[in-house]
Amino acid sequence: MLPQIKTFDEYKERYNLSIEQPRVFWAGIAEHFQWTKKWDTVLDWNFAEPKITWYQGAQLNITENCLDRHIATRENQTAIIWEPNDPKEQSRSITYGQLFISVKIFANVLVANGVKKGDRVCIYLPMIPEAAIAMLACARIGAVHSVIFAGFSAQSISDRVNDSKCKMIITADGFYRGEKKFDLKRIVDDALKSTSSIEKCIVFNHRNFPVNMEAGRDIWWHDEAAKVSVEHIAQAMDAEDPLFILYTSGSTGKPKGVLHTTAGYMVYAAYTFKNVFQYREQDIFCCTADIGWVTGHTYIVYGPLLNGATTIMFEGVPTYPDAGRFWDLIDKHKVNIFYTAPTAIRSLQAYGEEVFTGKDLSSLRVLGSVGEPINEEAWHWYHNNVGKGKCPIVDTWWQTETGGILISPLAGITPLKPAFATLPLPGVELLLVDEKGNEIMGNGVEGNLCIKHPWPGMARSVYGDHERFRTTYFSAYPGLYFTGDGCKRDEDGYYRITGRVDDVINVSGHRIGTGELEDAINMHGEVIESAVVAYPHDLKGQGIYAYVICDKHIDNKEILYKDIRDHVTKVIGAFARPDKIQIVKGLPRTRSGKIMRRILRKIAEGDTSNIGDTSTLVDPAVVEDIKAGAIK
Ligand code: 6R9
Repeated sequence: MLPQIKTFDEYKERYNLSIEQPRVFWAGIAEHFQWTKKWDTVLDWNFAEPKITWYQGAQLNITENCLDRHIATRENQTAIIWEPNDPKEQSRSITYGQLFISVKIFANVLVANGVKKGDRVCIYLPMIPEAAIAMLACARIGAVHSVIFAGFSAQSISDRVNDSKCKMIITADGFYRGEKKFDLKRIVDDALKSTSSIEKCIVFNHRNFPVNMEAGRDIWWHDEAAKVSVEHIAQAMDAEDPLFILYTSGSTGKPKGVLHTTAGYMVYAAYTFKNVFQYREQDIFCCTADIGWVTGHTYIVYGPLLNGATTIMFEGVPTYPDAGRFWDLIDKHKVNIFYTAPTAIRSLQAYGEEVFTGKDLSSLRVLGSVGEPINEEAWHWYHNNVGKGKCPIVDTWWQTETGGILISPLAGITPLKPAFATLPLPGVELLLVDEKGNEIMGNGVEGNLCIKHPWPGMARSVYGDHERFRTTYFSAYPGLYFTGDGCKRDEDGYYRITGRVDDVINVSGHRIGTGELEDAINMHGEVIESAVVAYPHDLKGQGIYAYVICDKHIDNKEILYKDIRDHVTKVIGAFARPDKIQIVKGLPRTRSGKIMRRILRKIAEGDTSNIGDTSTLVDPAVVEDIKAGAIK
């Protein structure tokens, strides 16, 4: 059993050991896994190339650690509880024994359809157990999964498939999220018109929606599963063999394929799950993220299964059929640990307290928050109404690139402070730097958050572009990993993340690069230039404000705005639709797009100095409007 910190003193003692002797510390944790072959070197690294290897020389398969080793003791224990979108539909319970068989079968399906170790496989599925089965089956044969959130558009899929040259895509006919219908297979058909690497498309029949099946390319999950054996021996992987790619937005260019490898990710996912949430045997764990984001990877699939836990996959939304859905779910499945996002909490807050009537939440012991800063008001609401004042809230700060949680209280152990992610986990050496890269010492300070030393779960590269990995994370402050976040350290040495300091907007916990969004908007026929900035949004944390320049007079702005939003939905996905759009008139056409964006951002930030006389540059009404609506 993995070690679990039990007291605050023990946390301090373990933390100190992890910083003074990281190799001793992480070798000790790694002892608790099943290895085909043990490592020769615990850690080898430099942040200049950067090159980071953990457990070099070791061989293992992560699914043996998630499944095979549990079978002797947990064959009949539930591994996954599936809660459907429609509460009238039956939920599903899948035992470790059943999950093990399903993964072995699907691993054989992948092999029978030409997937080999190292091949990339795209997964575009709803929140159904088959999504976890597909991920695990890939890991079992050594294929690299690239999961794409089922809210992304056809173009986003083809961009990602082309970038990592996926050989196969796994999808479903479609699904409902709330009342909204998603025709996944139709979207995939569209995406595959502009890809050339996909040889096979496996379709899981989830809702019996009519679909088009292209002969020679498209095959049904159930047909293939019926043809293969139920036996499968896991492929032994090298510690640093790739496990998955997950695309995420940055401040420049197209989304990048963040690459995670096998052994370090496994050790870190399992250790943080057990310690942050203070997981106990038999706990029912519920994380409401989607498997299309890193939170779903680490804390719905890998972290819980590595610990032999019971994990819930919820297909729906918090407000369907009504705003009591989360609380019904907790009551129905007797959830002990509940992990969600501030956006969801804020949106439910608006419905008042009546939605709790008659719902028994007494099974809850630990609450969690992730994805964006949680404001104090939402923190207290969550603490009082959901946790009834008794459950610690773990405000967990981390990123796609970090693989697992880096800053968080340990539930019930670390003294809490509302809206603070509190303290670093063992192995995580933080520092704050000023613009010049000088370390800011002491407490009661604020700066850019960096990390000094590698931790096992960190990303190793950007798929196909190691130089981009270096420039994005290791070049702003040489020798350090730069997170892109601003952060305060208070008088007690507690950390509070203040938000992104780069051009990334965090909308409901989803990262959207302003450059990427501007490129998408500029592709619209009526738009010649655009600039996107964030503004504070009551529910989403940040909203998207798009300023556009058109080259002709627009009679009906509302029609154009809707059209731009629909266009963004098509290019990126519905979650990236601008909340507000404003046509900007009066900017001289000679200015380049880049300069114009800078001017618009400055005005949006309320800074009209150094851009000349704004009244001659921009319609003064627009300046006022921008100032009123937007922030940094
Ligand atoms: C796990 C995840 C990462 C960005 C990160 C930061 C923000 C995440 C947070 C938080 C404040 C927290 N973020 N957790 N900000 N408090 N507890 O969300 O990964 O989608 O890559 O986003 O999200 O800005 O840099 P990802």
